[in-house]
Amino acid sequence: MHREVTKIIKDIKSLKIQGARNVAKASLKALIIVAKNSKAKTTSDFIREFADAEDKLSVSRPTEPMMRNLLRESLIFAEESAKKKTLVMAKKAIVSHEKMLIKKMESDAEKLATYGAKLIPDNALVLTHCHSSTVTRILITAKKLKKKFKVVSFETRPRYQGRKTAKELADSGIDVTLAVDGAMEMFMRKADIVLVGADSITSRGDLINKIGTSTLAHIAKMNDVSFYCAAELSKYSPKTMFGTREEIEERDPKEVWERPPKKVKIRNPAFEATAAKYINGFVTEVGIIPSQSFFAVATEKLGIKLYE
Ligand code: RUB
Repeated sequence: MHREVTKIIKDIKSLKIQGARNVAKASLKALIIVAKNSKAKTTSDFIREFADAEDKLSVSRPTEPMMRNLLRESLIFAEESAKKKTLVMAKKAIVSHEKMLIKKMESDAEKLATYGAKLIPDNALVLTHCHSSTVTRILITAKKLKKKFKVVSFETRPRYQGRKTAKELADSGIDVTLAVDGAMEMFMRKADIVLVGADSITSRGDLINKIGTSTLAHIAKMNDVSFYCAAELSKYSPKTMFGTREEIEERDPKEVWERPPKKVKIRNPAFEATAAKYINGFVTEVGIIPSQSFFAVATEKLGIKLYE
């Protein structure tokens, strides 16, 4: 495998590249590297190499359907191109296809940010968790629209992605405070809206996002605060259509405590499910939709056939 592809996989696993969109985008870039640098002499050898990279990227983080969906679409396109074209032409077509997918991700994110910015009430206190590039883009767009609001970003143990959110927002001139995860309830009492990202959305409209998200949603409900999730439709997880649960990534316990005493057990689940009933709506590239509609809109827009 090309060393740059190996590096991308390593960076995804280590969270140097984190967040569902960034992970998906990096995996598409990896496929471009494969197509541009392959030394395969025949289309079948090339497809084998491409499929191998697709396979290794797909499992680099287990809870990432956006990456899986886009990689699968790319492999299908590559296989079709290889059937119809010469090796040189197929590789060219694949590179253009991957670039088109990256461009579409960008334009979808832009549309989504415009819808999301409308949700932020003037003079609001917004709570967020972890680092979601989709959420930060919404907040930066709202700021550009001259909305006045403050943000509290929870630090998100054990990897502190909340710090990344806080820095990004502060760099964009947004009034932001970083707080420990345990302070969620305290800040909720004064909050107007909670906005989080998503790694995966199931057929029931449940949201899989960073551990701590469900606690935030429950506290929001208790305090009558709106809870929204910002996610492109491609975060829908098709395997949940047949009742398969989205796998929850369990990370290295050392992230929690590097040298714990011998008898202390450590658990480090990276994500958790938040039930659809706690979610006021999903902010998507086609507008703001209730959690119960996400399945219908996503399967229609993504052209996912039911019962297949
Ligand atoms: C990141 C996380 C983010 C979603 C959405 O977890 O839970 O909320 O991935 O991000 P990790 P985005 O840091 O473990 O990857 O909106 O950028 O897709």
